[in-house]
Amino acid sequence: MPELSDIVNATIRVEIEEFLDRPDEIERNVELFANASTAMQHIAAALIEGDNEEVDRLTSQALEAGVGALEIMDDGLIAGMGIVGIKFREGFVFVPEVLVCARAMNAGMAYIDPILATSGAEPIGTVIMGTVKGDLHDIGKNLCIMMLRGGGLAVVDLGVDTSSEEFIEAVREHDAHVIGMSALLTTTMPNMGKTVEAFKDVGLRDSVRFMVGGAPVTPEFAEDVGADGYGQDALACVELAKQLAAEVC
Ligand code: B12
Repeated sequence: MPELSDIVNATIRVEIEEFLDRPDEIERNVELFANASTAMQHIAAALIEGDNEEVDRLTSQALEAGVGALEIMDDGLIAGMGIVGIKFREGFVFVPEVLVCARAMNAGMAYIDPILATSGAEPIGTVIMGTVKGDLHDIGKNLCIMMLRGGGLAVVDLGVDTSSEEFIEAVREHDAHVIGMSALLTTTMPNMGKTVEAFKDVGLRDSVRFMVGGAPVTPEFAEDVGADGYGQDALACVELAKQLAAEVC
């Protein structure tokens, strides 16, 4: 069982010690960072500190050293953002600080995105992705989009605060059959169901497949709102999109 002292980066050790309280979260993060390389720990620490220039520099350095894009994304960027998320939830940091960290995350993702996108093959389907109406969270959706493109799917990104009408319009315009909806707020999750209903109203429900995700979304909720699948992370999103595309394309 890894221990806090197994984590090389001092900033990460202090962050876990000072800001994490729940035993399950402490255990998960100690294990995650103790198993991550020192370079990945430094990337996560720079992200937590909101230092976008350092994240930029360290990401580029890691890629040059031969570290894989997925490892940097999972063990550096997403791992760092996980700590920021907990600090935000517990009231240690507020919206402006989180935005600074999100900007640092984007500095790293700017390198990862083109690498994951270069599969070169003919797209196996088109996915319409958007964060639902009223919701401005897009970090997770953007990660899914990168992975979908890397997985050989064409993606139309509708951005955030996406209405049912915008989803419908995009499906018609791009002749797409798979829709991915993201929600991070319990107050906006019901808009996933409203979008499914709106597709029924215009007679398009049977020709498309819906996948849903986002931290508060569960498989049970997905079923309740009439979605065709739930994915808990970007990898699951790609598997699901391929499966759903095969059903309808
Ligand atoms: C970053 C962040 C912000 C940023 C967003 C910046 C941006 N450009 O996205 C800012 C500061 C703007 C923000 C604002 C707010 N936020 Co906020 N935010 C977060 C935070 C810290 C991290 C979210 C994140 O990016 N996670 C990292 C990504 C990688 O994970 P993810 O989104 O879950 O995505 C993964 C999976 O879920 C999945 N996935 C995601 N989408 C999809 C879609 C499909 C189809 C599939 C298959 C899979 C999938 O794959 C992704 C990759 O693995 C969370 C805390 C948390 N732990 O989630 C709070 C959190 C979501 N926010 C919260 C709140 C309350 C707010 C505000 C209301 C705060 C306020 N008072 O203003 C506003 C709302 C603004 C709005 N209208 O949307 C709450 C929500 C509580 C609730 N139960 O509803 C949270 C949970 C924090 C908390 N515990 O209090 N936030």
